[in-house]
Amino acid sequence: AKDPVRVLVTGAAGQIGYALVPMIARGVMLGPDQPIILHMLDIPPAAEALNGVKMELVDAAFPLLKGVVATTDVVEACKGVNIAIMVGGFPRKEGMERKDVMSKNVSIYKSQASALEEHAAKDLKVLVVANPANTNALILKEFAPSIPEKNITCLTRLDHNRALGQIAERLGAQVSSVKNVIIWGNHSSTQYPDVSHAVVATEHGEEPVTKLVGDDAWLRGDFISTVQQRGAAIIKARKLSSALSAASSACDHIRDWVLGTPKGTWVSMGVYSDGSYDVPPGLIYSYPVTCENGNWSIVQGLSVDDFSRKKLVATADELTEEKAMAYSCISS
Ligand code: NAX
Repeated sequence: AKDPVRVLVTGAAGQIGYALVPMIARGVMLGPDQPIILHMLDIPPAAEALNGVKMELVDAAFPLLKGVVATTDVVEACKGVNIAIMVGGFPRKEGMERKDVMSKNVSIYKSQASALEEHAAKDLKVLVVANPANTNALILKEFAPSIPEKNITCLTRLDHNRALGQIAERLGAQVSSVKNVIIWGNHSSTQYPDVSHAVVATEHGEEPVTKLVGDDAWLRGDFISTVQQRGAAIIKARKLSSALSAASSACDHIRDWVLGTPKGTWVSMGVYSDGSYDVPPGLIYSYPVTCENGNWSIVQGLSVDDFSRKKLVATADELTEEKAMAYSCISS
């Protein structure tokens, strides 16, 4: 039998946490033969709720779940973890300035970075979900210099999956037949969902999404804005933000990263930019990536037309601005 993998979920008493921990304990994230020890962190006001989640995990009697650590102590939470899914953060409340929210999250991600650096396992892989996801991941990277930058990522897989879902609905196709959409840039409304290279498996083989949809106005208009605004649409409908889809996409992200992407398929991940596609280096930027042996690499050599170029630049500009804002919070 395999040794258990220790998986940390921060903000585990929240909505996404409640959807995510049972998926992990069932093997959705790391496979049906991988034992798990779950580490769940939240803050003291949520301690009782967190304990309730722990009780439910016990009650669910998951065969793969070999242990549960539920704590409000960051050091205890981070001890020996192999995978960290950072869902906890300070939410933007009505009337709050962006800078004030940024400043709270900078201080959270700074201290959790240090705890992970000091106490996590050497092979630690980090996925940041909490918003502003890209910039929180960047702060975590800055304050955990000994964690290799390739091991720190943020979640844009939900946006990627939303794009697949919209294309499948439009074509009346199975979502599993659609692949190779790309989310470029920030997990925010400036993200660019790009179908220039996406394909659909049909009885005639793989065909381009652009050809099958045959409506550039839709692909360059409503399709993009629907994916960009999907989070707001869910809030309007549910009066709560996306949770089950976010949890499921976080599992997809880690599964593909650890176990590899299928041949000929790429996925979107927020990763540390190296200047690929003329994006400024030193941002956490969502790119198309393939994964093998636990490592991601950016898909190179895709054509980028003028329409796409402008959108890649706009979302990079926003991230550069967020980065500057985050740095000003560190120094102030
Ligand atoms: P909830 O407010 O339900 O849960 C957040 C939890 O984090 C709470 O239990 C809270 O007590 C805890 N928390 C706060 N500060 C903490 C700290 N310092 N250490 C540990 N825990 C802490 O929010 P939920 O709906 O679960 O969303 C969580 C985060 O995911 C939010 O930042 C949200 O904006 C973000 N999202 C990101 C998505 C993505 O695709 N990247 C999509 C879904 C979601 O909107």
